Amino acid sequence: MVSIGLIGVPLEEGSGRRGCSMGPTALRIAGIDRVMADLGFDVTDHGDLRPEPVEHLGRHPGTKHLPIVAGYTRALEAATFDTAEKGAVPVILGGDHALSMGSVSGMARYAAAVGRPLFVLWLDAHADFNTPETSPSGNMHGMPVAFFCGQAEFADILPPGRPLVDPKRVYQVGIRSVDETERQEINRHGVNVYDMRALDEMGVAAIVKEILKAVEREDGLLHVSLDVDFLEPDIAPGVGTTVPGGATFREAHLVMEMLCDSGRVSSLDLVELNPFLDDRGKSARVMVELAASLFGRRILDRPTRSG
Ligand code: 4U7
Ligand code: MN
Ligand code: MN
Ligand code: MN
Repeated sequence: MVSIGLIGVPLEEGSGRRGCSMGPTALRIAGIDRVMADLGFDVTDHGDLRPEPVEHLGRHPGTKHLPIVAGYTRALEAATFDTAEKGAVPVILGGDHALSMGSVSGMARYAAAVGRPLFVLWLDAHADFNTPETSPSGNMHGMPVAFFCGQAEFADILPPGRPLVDPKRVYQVGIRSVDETERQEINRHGVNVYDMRALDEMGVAAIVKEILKAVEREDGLLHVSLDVDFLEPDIAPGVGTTVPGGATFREAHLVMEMLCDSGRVSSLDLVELNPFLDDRGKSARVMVELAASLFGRRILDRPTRSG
């Protein structure tokens, strides 16, 4: 039986407003563990991380709450690596998106240990490729991709020589709000970006097929990071950074269903849920439904794998 390890990360200090600390609880109330168990997984809930802040990291004037984010990054890097090494699929219950500094770094260490390349699918309205130098806000939930690709100047959070993710193995889908310096940096580093226009023109199925082909070509592991604001705000209002024109309910489900069929997904972040801003649990429920599709819930049995 395949195992899933749930890791709660009540981090909100990366986001510039309060509320994401309630995300893990809201996802549990919406039934994240029950849904996975009903799909036949052996689910272990590891509870919530509560790390101490890391002081003495040197000065990083462009960041807010660096000691707290650093504490979570170290703790989650270790928890994600340990979970994967024990043969379970880590599912991270966020928490704001700064937590992906830890989860993706943990999976990068795991991928290096098993000798396979790590790919990242970033489902988000934003590119999250700011650094302390470029960030217009200082909020660290806008920096995780730059961090795990090794670009950011706050790299001393994790030991030197840590495994990084090659930006050319990062695939961003749903993007519709990019800062000017981010635009330059993602181009310069060769991040693969499918913005909303690409999604409209190509359709989401063609995009996911291209991405999965790249992962399969290198026999890679695939970490999926799902930011609530990937979705159209009408269906998921419970997030601090809504941007109109997001993925629809069916587009998001199709992504998850195709990922499930591929059998490539090694780990998942469910991030940025802010229950304080939500409409009667609507966004928490949609995140759980999407996770269910990713782990095998389907409308009907299908005769063949989609290819
Ligand atoms: B999220 C922003 F300036 N780019 O850096 C920033 F627009 O995790 C937003 O994707 C970041 O929600 C959004 O502060 C981070 C801003
Ligand atoms: Mn994000
Ligand atoms: Mn976002
Ligand atoms: Mn956000």
